[in-house]
Amino acid sequence: ELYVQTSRMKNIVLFGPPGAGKGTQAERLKDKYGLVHISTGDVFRYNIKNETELGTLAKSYMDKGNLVPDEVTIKMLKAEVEKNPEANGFIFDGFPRTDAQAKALDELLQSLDTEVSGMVALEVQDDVLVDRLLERGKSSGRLDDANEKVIQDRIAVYYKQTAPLKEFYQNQRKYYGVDGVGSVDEITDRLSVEFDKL
Ligand code: B4P
Repeated sequence: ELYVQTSRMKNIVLFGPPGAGKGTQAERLKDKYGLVHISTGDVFRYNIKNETELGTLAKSYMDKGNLVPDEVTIKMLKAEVEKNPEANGFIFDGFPRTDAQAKALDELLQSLDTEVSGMVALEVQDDVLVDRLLERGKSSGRLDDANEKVIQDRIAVYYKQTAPLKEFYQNQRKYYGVDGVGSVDEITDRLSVEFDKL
């Protein structure tokens, strides 16, 4: 039987709680695998810095540790993907974070004749997350890293709205969990094992 490959693209959802190291690792893996890195958090922060309408809206949610509304986030993500028509694939960092976003991503990739290759998740326990984010908060100027209450709220939002996506991808046999505690190099190696398979 002839096997028809639907797409040559590799589209990886890099998943994990706030502070798990998604941004840190995506920056390293994008060059190694020749993928376009889209961080929804970075795009929002860029818009905040440049005082755009999107930035003003996003800031009001982010500073409190809440998610930016799906409608806004999905529209922004689509625009970022469309900026890269020649991409060999994407690392989605910080997206999807809700059911609606996961469905929108499937539809978007389908329209490009491709799909999510896999969700690779950084697994890190809460006390380590809090320590890392408080540490970053000393120098990042990020209001959402500045106090423990907001950090705890972000982690709570993660468990309520985002963590259930694990099951969404597990049901499609697309979930790959990786231990996210260790040195940055060690974790890049662990993630690479999974990226190589996809
Ligand atoms: P994000 O920008 O996605 O931020 P994050 O979850 O805090 O970070 P990440 O996991 O990337 O951690 P990092 O590598 O930086 O989101 C911020 C906000 O934007 C959200 O709260 C929300 O409001 C909004 N938003 C974004 N996407 C959205 C969406 N799809 N829908 C709705 N709203 C959305 O690492 C953290 C720290 O740990 C760094 O200081 C790093 O140096 C350190 N670190 C990393 N790896 C380490 C290691 N191995 N050992 C020790 N420290 C390490």
